[in-house]
Amino acid sequence: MGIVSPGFHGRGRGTGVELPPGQYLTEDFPVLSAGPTPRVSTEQWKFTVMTESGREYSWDWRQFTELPSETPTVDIHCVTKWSKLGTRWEGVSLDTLLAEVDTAADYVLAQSYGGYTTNLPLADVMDGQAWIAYRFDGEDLPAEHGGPARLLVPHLYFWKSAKWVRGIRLLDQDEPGFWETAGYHDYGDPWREQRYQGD
Ligand SMILES: Nc1nc2c(c(=O)[nH]1)N[C@H]1C(S)=C(S)[C@@H](COP(=O)(O)O)O[C@H]1N2
Ligand SMILES: [Mo]
Repeated sequence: MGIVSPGFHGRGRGTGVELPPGQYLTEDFPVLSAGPTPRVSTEQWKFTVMTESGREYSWDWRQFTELPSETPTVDIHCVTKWSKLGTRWEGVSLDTLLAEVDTAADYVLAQSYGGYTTNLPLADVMDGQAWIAYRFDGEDLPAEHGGPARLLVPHLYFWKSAKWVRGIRLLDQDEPGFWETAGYHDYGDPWREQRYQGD
């Protein structure tokens, strides 16, 4: 058994939990949106994977929610420095969505209803690292947190977890998204404190 020393650098206060550098713990769930909350009904909702050769694979809400889902419990880290531990989600793994997709791409650009985008290496959304989540804490995902469904990529800063996601584009070349174009880090690893370009 380790000894928990309160105030030890890099640890959440009194929890014995290690946080990424510069982060603090929060119990509530802040809402961070760059614009208005798009209201997308599940009747209108569609998720599309477009490959580098222009081939499209789409799921409507019913097809999507009939896919096998997973219930990850994960820690999330916002670049504005809050971290929330043990968040409980339900969603479809990107492994499931990409299983039948024919691609040799290296990058992903996630695209949201409302126009938000964010880029990631394809490898970072594979192998159990990313989900299209539609439930949070046992409830349907509220619109302000990205419902009907959002990308969830907990090992990167939370801006990579695109809310109101409508699809992903698979790309041969990396293409910066909304915040990455505005000077945020291309990759965004919270453990390496990659907040801004050049970090
Ligand atoms: N479509 C969209 N997705 C988004 C954002 C946004 O403004 N629009 N903000 C990002 C940022 S900076 C963060 S920290 C998280 C916030 O998610 P939350 O509002 O559920 O806490 O969503 C990310 N995904
Ligand atoms: Mo954020």
